[in-house]
Amino acid sequence: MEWDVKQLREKIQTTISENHSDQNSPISVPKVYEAICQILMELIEKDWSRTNQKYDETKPKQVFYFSMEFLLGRLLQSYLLNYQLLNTCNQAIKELGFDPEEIYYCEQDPGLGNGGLGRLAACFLDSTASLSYPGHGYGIRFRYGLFEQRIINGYQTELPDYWLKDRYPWEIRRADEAVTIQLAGHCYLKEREDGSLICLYENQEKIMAVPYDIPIVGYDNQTINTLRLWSAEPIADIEEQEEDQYYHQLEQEHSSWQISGFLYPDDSHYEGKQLRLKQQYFLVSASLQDILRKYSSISSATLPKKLVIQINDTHPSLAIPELLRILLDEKRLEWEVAWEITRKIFAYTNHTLMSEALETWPVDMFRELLPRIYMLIEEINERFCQDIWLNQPHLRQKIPSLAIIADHQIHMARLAVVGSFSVNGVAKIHSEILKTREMKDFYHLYPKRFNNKTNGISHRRWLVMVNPRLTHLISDTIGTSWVRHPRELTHLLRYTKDTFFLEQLHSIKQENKRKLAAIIHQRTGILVDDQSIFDVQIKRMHEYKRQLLNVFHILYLYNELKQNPKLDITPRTFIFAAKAAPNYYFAKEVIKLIHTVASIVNYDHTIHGKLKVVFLENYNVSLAEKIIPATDLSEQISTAGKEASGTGNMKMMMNGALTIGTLDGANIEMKNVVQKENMFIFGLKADEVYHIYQNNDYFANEVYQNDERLVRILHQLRDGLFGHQECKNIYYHLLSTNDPFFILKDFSDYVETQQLVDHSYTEKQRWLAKSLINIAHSGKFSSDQTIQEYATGIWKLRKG
Ligand code: 26W
Repeated sequence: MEWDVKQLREKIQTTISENHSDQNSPISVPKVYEAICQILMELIEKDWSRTNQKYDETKPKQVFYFSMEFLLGRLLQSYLLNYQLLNTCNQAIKELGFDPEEIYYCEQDPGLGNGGLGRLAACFLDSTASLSYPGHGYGIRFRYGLFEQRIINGYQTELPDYWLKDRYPWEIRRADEAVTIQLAGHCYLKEREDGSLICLYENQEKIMAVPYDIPIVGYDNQTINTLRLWSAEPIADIEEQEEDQYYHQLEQEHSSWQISGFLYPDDSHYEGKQLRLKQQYFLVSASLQDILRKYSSISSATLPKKLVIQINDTHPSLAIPELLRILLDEKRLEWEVAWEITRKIFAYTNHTLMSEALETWPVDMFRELLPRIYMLIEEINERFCQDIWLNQPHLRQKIPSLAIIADHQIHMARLAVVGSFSVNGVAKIHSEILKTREMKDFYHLYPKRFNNKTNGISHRRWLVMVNPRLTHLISDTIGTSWVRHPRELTHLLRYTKDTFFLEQLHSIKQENKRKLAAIIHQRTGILVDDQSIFDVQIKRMHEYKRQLLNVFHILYLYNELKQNPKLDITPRTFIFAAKAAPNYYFAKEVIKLIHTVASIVNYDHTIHGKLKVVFLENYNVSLAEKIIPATDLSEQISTAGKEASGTGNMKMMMNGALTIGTLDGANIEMKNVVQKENMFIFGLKADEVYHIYQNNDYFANEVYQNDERLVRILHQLRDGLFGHQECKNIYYHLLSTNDPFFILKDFSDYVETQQLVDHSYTEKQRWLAKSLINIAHSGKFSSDQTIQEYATGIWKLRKG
């Protein structure tokens, strides 16, 4: 956009005076924010309709990304960046006498996701638009996003996240494009005159799905794609209701609003709640109606040439039987034809290896809510099992573990594999484990369907936007073309011995650390030393992610220091941020434990401030943006074989952090590019973990009894850590479950590797060179790369 600072500043000023008739009232932060949003939205709307018009005219093949979660983060700054207006706008805001950050923070951060899966969806939209691909997201406009976390006395409490309390400036309600969703009731098949069957429904619950569109602005390419989020509303009933219908009507209204009421706060854990099933059906039914309306002029048979639907985990996998239903019941196609079309349209991404996260629905609940969809799944299942019986006799005895309906449950991952043409994992190891273990038999049935697409992150948001000084240093050094082609970051490898460059890298990190230290002080009252190692673990709280291992390391260091206050260790600040699912009791206890340890360590003067422990509450995208640029050490310490990919690992690497991690998820691919001497790898490997599970030969008790450091820590917990009785549970839980995530087993290796970190950090030049090598190779993990691979490997899209 061709605005200079002066022009933009004047535009902001005139917009404010047009908006506020009272010329005497002073210009304020909210007024400036409102004006900038308005100016930008006007700009966007023009390009948006141009993009849509182009798609209408040229009719390219398009991708639709179905996801229950889109964790967008604040959008204003990233819109400005993609319009190449960020610096201009910052300057204009300053000239008006304000701090840009204050203005940008007026925006609510919509928390419409739990964690990695939701944030990935947001990065994918950014990259799809930035690469000029025709692709759009479909999701739900939850009125309440992921809960707001408050820590009270060390315990997590949850508050509702009503992110819509002020007008959200980036959405446009399109009431004229609302569709009707039908649920429950009864259905039966009736024969028509021509002998074909028709499905008739009675007493169905009807809900209106109203779309709200959010523009997805591509980077400097005039491409604006769409994220369409559905809001559930009661159907406006014009006819007067009979009095006895009144309460029924109220009840229906209430249940309609509920559907897009709140996002389930579960991550990597499945709960078979009826409302969630309703949400899933609501999303796919509305989105498919919308898509088919757009493609109403082409024949059903050509649909797979014109569109592809990527389903983000199994949550939107009901789209498969729903599309089949439409093709059969409404378009009146034959089963074989309808099934063939359906299968050519869907591609499924798996995001988890945690068996407790795999969705299965109880048949009874499912049939009551979605009677027709149930019939169709039965038929899909019948045909699938029959096919195995007839054509794959060697797999006959495997049918119970392959069948879509088994043990009175509907297995959604199996439905997703059977009903799609592509199944992908999100990192090499993850995709391998799917093929060789979790979905082994399916892989034998459909070897060509399985593929890998390693995750990525938007380098525009996670480097250019959040770390402007590093961005300048890079651009001053290798030019700016890396912003479009992030692989060119490898040109930085020439500077690993350039002390002047490394000094600047250091000074940027220090400044980011000072800024974070100020935030920490402001929010928690804790003073941290910006010369200390900022050791960071930020992610959902989960046993497999092993925040507890990190805590054990802190307790170990503390015990050492207590024994020998003169011990020469590099000062460290341990920074945590994590939300626990509200009903995940153990995860909440670990949050409490971190606070307990902090309360002991931070105020013990005998250790001379060498250790500090900080827990920042309410982890979300905006907080991540503050922590990541200030991180020295990135903790990626999941039990090997459990973390599908991880994406926080990539964000921190891109900002120059070194990683301490297990050979899990994308850590492995990070190690392959940076080489092992530029990372700190420790712990069991995935095949060792599987081996132990198989042989049942792990005895947690033995491991800890033989390690006096662990004896000490565990007994401290057992005895109620320095008077904190609530810590006892952690001791009992860990030992009574035989430490299923191998915290005790990996402890020793972890501590030794942390000693290496400690030493490396003191060798400043070498540390900085390693940091630079990490940044230089991080382009491989740009979501531009990932989307390029989806577009050519799965979607078969051409750039618009
Ligand atoms: C139904 C309950 C539920 C909700 C969310 C089950 C499972 C999930 C997600 C699949 C959990 C998730 O976010 N998985 C993460 O996906 C990221 C993006 O691919 C990966 O980087 C993480 O490793 C993976 O844990």
